[in-house]
Amino acid sequence: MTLLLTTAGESHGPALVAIISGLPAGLVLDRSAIDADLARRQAGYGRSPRQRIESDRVEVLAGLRHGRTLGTPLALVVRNVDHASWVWGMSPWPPEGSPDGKGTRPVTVPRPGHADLAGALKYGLSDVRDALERASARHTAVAVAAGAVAKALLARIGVEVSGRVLDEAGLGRRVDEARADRDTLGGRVEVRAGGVPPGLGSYADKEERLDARLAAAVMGIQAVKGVELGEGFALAELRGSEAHDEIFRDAEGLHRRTNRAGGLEAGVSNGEEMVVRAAMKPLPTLMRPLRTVDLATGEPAEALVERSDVAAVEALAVVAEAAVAFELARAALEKFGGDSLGDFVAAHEAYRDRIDWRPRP
Ligand code: EPS
Repeated sequence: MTLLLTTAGESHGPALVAIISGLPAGLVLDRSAIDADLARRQAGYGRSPRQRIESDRVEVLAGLRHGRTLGTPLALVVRNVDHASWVWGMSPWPPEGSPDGKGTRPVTVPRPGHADLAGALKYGLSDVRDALERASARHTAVAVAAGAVAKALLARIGVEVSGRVLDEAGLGRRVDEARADRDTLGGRVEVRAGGVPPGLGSYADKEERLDARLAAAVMGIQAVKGVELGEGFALAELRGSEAHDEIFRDAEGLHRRTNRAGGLEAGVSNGEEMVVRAAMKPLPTLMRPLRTVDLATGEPAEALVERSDVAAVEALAVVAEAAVAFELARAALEKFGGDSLGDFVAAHEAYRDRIDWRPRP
């Protein structure tokens, strides 16, 4: 069975929901580890005042008993505390009583760089809020909860995934300067996965190529405009003799001394550390708004100004980590199978015993 993630939830709606299907039975989950990742995603310099309202915590509605997965769909919920201010504006049913709180007036001034205009045109919307609520990066919260579940599974076969911000020096100062100018920032992050065995993914079809799947998983995160694997774009500048990771063997097995490929050759993991980098564009909600057109009048206007983040690159590091972890867990379950955790772990061990490969110390 394939590991699948389905999410639902609007930024200011009642809650965010994730259903993970295809998990083996018997995986022990630690609630505090999931909540710790949710807290990491909320931290970071330059986040919106929204983060002082929310204190994200995971609730489990199904698929878990006494802390162990049942092998049935796992249903996760993260509530939006801020929904209390949007009860009328984001009511799932036709709201009762007179308009009250936030989100009561239609948004007609799309922000360049956000989903607003494309969403309004695509779905024929007169209120851009119907697009922006789901397009918001708020629902990455529940994707991070799903990533924490994936990391728990990967840990059982010795795989560890971690994300960090690149070019972190001076980030605080750059955020302060951007905020003072009522502007926003992007940035770059890197996710590394250690302990990945060779042989995850396949070169057979592009749907199975792990490099393509990781790139799609990370590109699918809000505001990401570029993804690179290993030395990525820099490899284009090198000769073949400088670019590839030569193969050696000693008494303990086959190994490499370099890792320019970032742990992936031909869409298959090669046993080296996996390296995935992503570039995030500057966030599109500006306190000094860009030019746009009012969709209600057709006249020039200023784009929507709404409470927002100045930068969220530190959050992206956690979200990208979750995305990579989920895709690696999916690839590991394809390779090792097993509807119970013991079968999955045993299949991994048998494979490791079979192959002539020395993991890098
Ligand atoms: C977002 C706009 C902001 C961000 C939000 C993403 O929301 P708000 O307008 O409610 O302050 O804070 O991200 C989150 C709420 C979050 O938890 O990450 C957007 O437009 O994408």
